[in-house]
Amino acid sequence: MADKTIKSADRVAEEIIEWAEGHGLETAFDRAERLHPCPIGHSGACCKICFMGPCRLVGPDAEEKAAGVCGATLPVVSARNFLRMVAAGTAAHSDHARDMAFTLLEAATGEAPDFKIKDEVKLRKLAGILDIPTDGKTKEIIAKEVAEKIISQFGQQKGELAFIRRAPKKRQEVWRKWGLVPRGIDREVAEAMHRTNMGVDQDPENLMMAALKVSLADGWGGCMFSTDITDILFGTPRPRRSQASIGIMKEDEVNVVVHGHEPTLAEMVVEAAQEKEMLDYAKQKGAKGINLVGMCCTANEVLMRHGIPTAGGFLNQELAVMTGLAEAVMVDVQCIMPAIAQAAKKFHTKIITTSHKGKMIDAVHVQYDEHRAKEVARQVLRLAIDNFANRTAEGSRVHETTPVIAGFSHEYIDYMQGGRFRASFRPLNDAIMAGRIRGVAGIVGCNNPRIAQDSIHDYLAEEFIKNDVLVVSTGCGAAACAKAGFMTPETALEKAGPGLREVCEAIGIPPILHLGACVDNSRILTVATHMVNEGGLGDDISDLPAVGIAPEWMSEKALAIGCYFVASGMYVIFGSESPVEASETVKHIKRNVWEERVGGKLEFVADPDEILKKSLEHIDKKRDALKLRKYEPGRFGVERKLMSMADRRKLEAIAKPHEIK
Ligand code: NFS
Repeated sequence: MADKTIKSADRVAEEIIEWAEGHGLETAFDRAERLHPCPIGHSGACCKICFMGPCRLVGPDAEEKAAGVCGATLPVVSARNFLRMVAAGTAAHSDHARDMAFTLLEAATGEAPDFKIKDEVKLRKLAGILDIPTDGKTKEIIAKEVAEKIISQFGQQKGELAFIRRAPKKRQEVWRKWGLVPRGIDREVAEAMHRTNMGVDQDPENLMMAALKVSLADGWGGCMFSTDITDILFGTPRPRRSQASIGIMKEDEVNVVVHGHEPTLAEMVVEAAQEKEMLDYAKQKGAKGINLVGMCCTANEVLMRHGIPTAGGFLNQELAVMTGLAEAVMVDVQCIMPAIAQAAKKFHTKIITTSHKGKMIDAVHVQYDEHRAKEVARQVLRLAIDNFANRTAEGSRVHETTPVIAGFSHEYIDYMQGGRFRASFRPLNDAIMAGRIRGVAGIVGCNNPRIAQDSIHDYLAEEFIKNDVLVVSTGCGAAACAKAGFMTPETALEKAGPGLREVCEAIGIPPILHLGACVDNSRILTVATHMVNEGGLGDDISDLPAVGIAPEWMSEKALAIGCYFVASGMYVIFGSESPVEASETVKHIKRNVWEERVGGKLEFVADPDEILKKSLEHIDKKRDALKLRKYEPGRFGVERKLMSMADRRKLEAIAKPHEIK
């Protein structure tokens, strides 16, 4: 599988890493080699929640015998650490969602005049889910009421989070039975922080169930709110062709990298970069134009909606600076390495922070303000354009790119299976039932420099499609597949198994679907729910022949996502080591107790072949339980005929993008 001698499976990235090594420049890959993780903290056996410690719970029979100064045992410490990580991940996604909700509110009231409501159909649908009457109301009034309702969900103290009712009925019952229904997002995060404070929750099982509860506030709260509001404001994605790779930087244009997570300012930059005044200014400064390049999840947002090329995921940020071609890297929040400001000192690149929540030494700060968003975007672009003249010959110049098709919102997945009037999940369910598609795998999450970048993402994606498993992808996992060239319909012809290939050809889609940013993992929850509601694949998400995998994870946000998939009934596998490896009790809870109670479980598996084997076994086990036709490559049962490409084109001709359900 992965070549252990390389640092990245992304060929362009590997070339820049080698160039950096040759020029005495350090990257995260070098620091990961130099800094060995502390084995005690790494395995969840270090408690530093009070100042009697930190206590290290190690030694023979640590599980039973080790205790901190207060008497906390290894399972308690380990479960407490885990819950804190999930709460932090939930807080990050949800705070992003809160900003989106305030932008929607101010767009509706006219206080943020640069933002408009682009998808009114989705807005009205959301109002329906939130029990907000829409008859006779303008879209602005509906948007205001929707935004206010969503904002209230953060601080809601009692009752149930509104979107819980979007899950299959049986799933909701499971959550109610185990007391897992979140009340309000902030309440669950605050309670998790309280419970993990010194001397509060000392029961590992109770702590781990709390991790599921807070994660549900993320998946069916923060992430889902964020996805829906972003679609309403900036349009629900539909497939777009673009390019992926750091090689997308242009020699003769002003290169502006938009990096981070919240898409609001990036959207404004996309609009401002097309203004004549900006383009003239760039020309006046000697550039042929302005080249916008995405990075991390901001990249996924602007790729899905505007076809802006992606320079890749998390580990490509320093490398983008090292091309010597980036006039500016604009950042906001999350997954932004402080190292980029240090790398930028050796080049002409300006690192521009834009959020009061995320400042950085040695960066330029331009404060984002939604009330004058477009003007802030122009200010960022002007800084970048002014910097064009400072470009030197320094840098690793590689110009190889890969084509990608991204933009598979759950609405589009619905639509692509039958057009505007017959949109449904029936064809997908039928293909699974007939054994054409063996199952579905979500390959999501980060890169981690302790693993050759993209290597496991790429390996698993390729193996799954070869085995007729449809892959859905988000976050840096999606960037990995995009850079590897797996996200075009041609991939289906070349690499997919015969059944999956037939389905992809019939619909005209790649066998690996780019569903967006990490918050868009909520789209996977929605897709799974649609599949259940369509019928034939059981009556709960836990019945689906599906797995979720984060093979190169590093962020607390990834753990929150993993937990909300588990709580929603999925088998979830994370690569590399477990952050609770030290405690057998905690490992037992997340594998066995969770599975008994919610039907999903979480495992950490370092070996990619083992991940693949376990995933396929799980998919086949679920197929058996559903009494579906046994999967055999190349042998399918009878199913409904899918639409041909010609049929679908006819439908697309009459369905405008904003009309897609
Ligand atoms: Ni997700 Fe996006 Fe990437 Fe990991 Fe970071 S960019 S929110 S956390 S590293 S996938």
